[in-house]
Amino acid sequence: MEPLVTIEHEGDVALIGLNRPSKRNAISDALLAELEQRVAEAQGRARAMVVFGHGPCFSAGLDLAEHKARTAEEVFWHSRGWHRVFRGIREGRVPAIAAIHGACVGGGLELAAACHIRVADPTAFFALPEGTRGIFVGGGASVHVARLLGAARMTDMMLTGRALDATAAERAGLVTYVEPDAQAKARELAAKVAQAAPLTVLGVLQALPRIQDMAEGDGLFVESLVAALAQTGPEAQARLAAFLEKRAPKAGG
Ligand code: 1HE
Repeated sequence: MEPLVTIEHEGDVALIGLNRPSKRNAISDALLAELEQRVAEAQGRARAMVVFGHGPCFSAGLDLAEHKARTAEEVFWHSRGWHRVFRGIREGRVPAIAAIHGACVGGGLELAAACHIRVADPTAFFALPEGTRGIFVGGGASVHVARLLGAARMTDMMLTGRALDATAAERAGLVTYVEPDAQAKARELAAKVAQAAPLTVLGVLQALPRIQDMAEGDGLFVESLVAALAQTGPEAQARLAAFLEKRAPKAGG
């Protein structure tokens, strides 16, 4: 049987593909379980990962055919399961880059929001149809999409069904690249990200999001601790020496 989530390894980069194109990569329980396994595999072996959708779009979100059969208690635990799987990406060891084309809606947008960098192509569009379907977000959007877009834009999308195209999403800060070929760009970025020093990655993935939740003084204190950790390691010494000896590229190069 075809896997619901594919994985390929390209050097240090894992390519993770949602593979249910006939249902627009709608996230069923089985797909979510495979995603969790593939992500765990990538965490153990890669230094960056690209998450993309096979077929016409990134993801149509929650599998609505499965959803209609759940009790309130089941929906609660189902939502907690999504949080766990997406936390595995967001708080994992390996930076994740979402390559987005076509629909990226509902739970698909929540998956993209769990990644650390988002690249869209011009066909991409973003929506939270939960509002119009009479349900609510459950895969982390009220925290993480609201943080990316601002609660005001998320409120608008939820209440009116408004979709953002790639340009609007970039303007709103939801994606940071719009490129003709999102997957090619995401792979190029992943190859760069895979070269980042491990302690820098640790600081960006583990400390930065937590610092956003802290009071100013606590955040600055943790920043100093992470700086002390990163700047005293052998990797930093080697990279700083390379710059001073003119062996490293200049900033922005
Ligand atoms: C699906 C799903 C789905 C498509 N669950 N089966 N998400 C939504 O409300 C989005 C619902 N989907 C759509 O609005 C559209 O399908 C798309 C804009 C994403 C794509 O349109 P299109 O014209 O390319 O495809 P289609 O013809 O609408 O769908 C193709 C097939 O995929 C069709 O099945 P078929 O057997 O009739 O061929 C659709 O039924 C099926 N399909 N989307 C199940 N979502 C943790 S809480 C998260 C809460 C949410 O994510 S709510 C948002 C749910």
